[in-house]
Amino acid sequence: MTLDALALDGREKFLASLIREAAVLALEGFRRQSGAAVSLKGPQDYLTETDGQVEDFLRERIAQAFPEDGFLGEEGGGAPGEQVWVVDPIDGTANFARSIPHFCISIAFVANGVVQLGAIANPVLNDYYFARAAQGATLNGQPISVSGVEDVSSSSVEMGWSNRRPLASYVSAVQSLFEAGTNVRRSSCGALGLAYVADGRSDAYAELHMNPWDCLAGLLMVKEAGGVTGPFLSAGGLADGAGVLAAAPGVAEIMSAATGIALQDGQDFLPDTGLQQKRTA
Ligand code: LIP
Repeated sequence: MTLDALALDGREKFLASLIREAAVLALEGFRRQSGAAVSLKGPQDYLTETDGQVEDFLRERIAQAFPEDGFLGEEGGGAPGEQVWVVDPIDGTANFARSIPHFCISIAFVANGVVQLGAIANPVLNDYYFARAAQGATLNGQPISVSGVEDVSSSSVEMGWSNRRPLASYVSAVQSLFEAGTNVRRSSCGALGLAYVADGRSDAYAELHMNPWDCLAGLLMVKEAGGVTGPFLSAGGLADGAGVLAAAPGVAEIMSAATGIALQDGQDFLPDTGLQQKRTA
């Protein structure tokens, strides 16, 4: 099934108001969070009541508005199909759970083999990022672009950590980046880390494995803001997750060399494999 521009316009408008409503819910949850019980889904993998509330809200609203579309959420799962909303209700849950105000909601819409729409909301700062394929990226309605960094010694990048890959490869990538002369940070919210590359606050973001809900919206944003990204959809990331690289052009080669993640040549397309049968845990 191919989606036309009109159908995409409708979803873009819907997404803009949907993420604002979800941000209100997330912020209310954050204010209640202090001292609330937090559970772990696995080692260093937090779950709060708000993750479930926001995801249920998004799942219901999307199903009402576009019953023909699929849904894939971090908490409730779903099918990673060819026309699908991919949702992280709270990215940066470990921060959220400890009352650190660095978290966001991330929503992407995939159709016609590519990521068509991306939205990221930081409810604490009231920051709303949007991107549409081939139409640019904005922050609070203003166009954004990646940094023009040229000198590595003044660059600052983020290296996200995933326990789905060996610690030694993370440590080695961080070491290579420091040796190359950049500052390396880790803020525990991958989607915002990518949004910060798109608006030039950060020069690059990489992580050796990310799930699609954490990164699809941000990858589109970086690309639309003039950045360089690695392959994600074409690497099977919608079904199984994959390594993520997103950078201002001036530090893209250094990021790629340190992480071993290739730079994408051309557009990042969904591979033609039986995605509907698979589910990312
Ligand atoms: C997490 C990210 C974190 C990243 C992890 C994980 P969650 O998502 O925010 O920055 O390093 O791979 O995906 O659990 O907070 O939604």
